Formats: sequence, C-alpha cells, structure tokens
Amino acid sequence: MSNELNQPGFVPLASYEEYSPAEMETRSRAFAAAMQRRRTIRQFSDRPVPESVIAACVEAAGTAPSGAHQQPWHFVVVGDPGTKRAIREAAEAAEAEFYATAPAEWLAVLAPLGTDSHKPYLEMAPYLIAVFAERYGLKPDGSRQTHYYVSESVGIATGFLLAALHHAGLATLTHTPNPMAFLSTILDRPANERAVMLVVAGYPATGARVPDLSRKPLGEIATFR
Ligand code: IYR
Repeated sequence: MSNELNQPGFVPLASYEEYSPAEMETRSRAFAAAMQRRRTIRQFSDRPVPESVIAACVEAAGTAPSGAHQQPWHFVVVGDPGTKRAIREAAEAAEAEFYATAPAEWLAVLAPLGTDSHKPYLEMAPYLIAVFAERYGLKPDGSRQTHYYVSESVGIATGFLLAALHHAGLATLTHTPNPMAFLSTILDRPANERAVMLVVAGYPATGARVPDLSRKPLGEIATFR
C-alpha cells in the first residue's frame, strides 16, 4: 500500500461490504428493476409526508462524491404553504414567459410530456426541495475558496436525492424553472449559491397519469469492449 495512505488523516475502510457474485447479481438486478419503476410525475397528492423522511433522503444526497470533497451543495426543504405559493407564483410567471418565447424546436420535444406554464403541484405537493450549488466557498477570513467540478458534484447529489426519495416510496418531479434566480430571493440564499433544480416530492395523486415513454435499452446506452 502506498505510504501516503498510512499517514495521519487516513483511517481503515470500515464501511465497505462485499457480496458474493450471486448476491451481486440479485442486488444489481433488483436495484435496476426498482429504478425502472421511477417515473417523473406532474400530478401530486396533498397527502402529508413526514419531514423526517425527506431529511433522511437529503442526508443520502449529501453522501455524494464531490470535487475535492468540497460538498458544494445546499438543499432547502420547503414545506411551508406560504413559501410554496410564492415559489409557484414566481415559477409560473417565469414559465409563462418561457412558453411564449421558447424556440419551436424546444417546444416540439416538450410536447409529448404535456407540460405548460401551470404548476399547481408546486403548492399541492407536501415538499419542494430546492437544490443550490455553492459556486465558491467562503474562507473564515471572508475570501473566496474556488470550488471544483461543481455541476458534476451537484448533479450526482441530486441523482442520489431522486434515488433516495424513490427508494423511500415517494414520487418526484425535477423542475427547472427558467430562469430560476427567484429561488435565491424567496429562499434567502447567499450570493455564492446558484439555484440549479427544484425537486417536487410527495405521493402521486389518485389516478395520476404519466406519458407513455420508454427508456433506451442497455444496448443503446452502453458499449462493452
Ligand atoms: N421549465 C419548463 C419547460 C421544460 C423544459 C424541459 I428540457 C423539460 O424536460 C420539461 C419542462 C417547465 O417546467 O414546464
């Protein structure tokens, strides 16, 4: 083992669990099948969800790897009805402008999803999780600490969050209002953070419907050589 790893600041890898090849087959297939059941929805129930469940999912998101382990993310969990209403109103205003001015090519690929500028679920769903990227950090003396691979890191953390919410039994919608600077204002976030995503989480409404989409098969998304 290389000598650096015996230096102070390193500890034995205690958390790793190995499985037999047979167990790996079962686990990997079960996980893929579970992930295949995830669907983005746009019809949410107003049934309450324990905040502790959302908190555990955010904790899972925070286990994502990040550039230089800078963990350049912040999650704002919004359950307060007044704040959800403010977000809905600002998002709908931004989206009205988007749908009125978006290029035809963009609107054409959105058409099968049945989206429009009305976002009632932003008030209806029990939780909105606003994901912020810390573009840079602040050192104790107030100077800036550059953050590395911020988009990649926050993207991975958001993926973990979606997987955790799905695993917990909740449905989600990844919403990217365009533009979304209003989230920083409404949620009072500092200037070093940029809003990147709003994750809507809750139970699907009774009778919720989703577009009849298929996913690319393995052979199309992967090459083995
Ligand atoms: N932000 C808009 C438009 C939109 C864009 C993409 I790319 C989508 O995959 C879905 C929607 C909206 O939320 O309606």
